[in-house]
Amino acid sequence: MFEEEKRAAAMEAIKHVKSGMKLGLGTGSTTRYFLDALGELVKSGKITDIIGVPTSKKTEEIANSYGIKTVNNINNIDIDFDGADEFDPDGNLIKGGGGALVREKIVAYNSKNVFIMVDSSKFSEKLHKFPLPVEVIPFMEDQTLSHIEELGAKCTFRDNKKFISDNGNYIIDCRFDYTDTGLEQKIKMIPGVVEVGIFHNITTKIFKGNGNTCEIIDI
Ligand code: DER
Repeated sequence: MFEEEKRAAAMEAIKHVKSGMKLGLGTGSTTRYFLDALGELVKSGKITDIIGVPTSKKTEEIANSYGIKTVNNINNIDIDFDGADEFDPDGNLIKGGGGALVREKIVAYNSKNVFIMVDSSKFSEKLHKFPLPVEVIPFMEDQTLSHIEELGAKCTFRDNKKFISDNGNYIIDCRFDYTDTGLEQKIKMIPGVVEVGIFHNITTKIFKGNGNTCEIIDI
């Protein structure tokens, strides 16, 4: 339903890519439009000497299929291109619907610019729609889940523990009434938690699809 908006957002964002850039390559269906467009530009030779840092094995596979060079350890990433599951007016994000939040947050944190591509359904005045993904070590995980619930959430293991992240961990989806950004540190304090899908003070630009056009929101 929102495919046209996802595509419009990706096509606007890709205008910022220049030859020789180091790019963060996000995960998810919106970023897939970006990856396919980038791949065609690289294949055609219009864009050269790109180095990509993929945030998931799936993204790495897609990038490599177009001949985009990928690495997993590099400094000074110029721009990180990724999606989000929900965003608010301050550019705070809920991410992790694709299960890639750990590598997505590391790449975003180490990028000079973070460009987020979304369709219009992802906007909320206050983050509350999308259950907060939390990645946890597969050890005493039921206790870790209970400690998160003590903060006021209803939690479930993604796909009943059948979903395993690229890092070999479980994902817990946590339903809070409102996902206040202050929750990030409270959850991260719990032993066993690897990462929390709140991205606070990281976004620099949001490309929000609007029908077949794109609104650019500077954060
Ligand atoms: O996991 C994530 O944060 C991804 O970016 C993803 O969930 C974004 O959603 P999309 O598939 O609608 O682009």
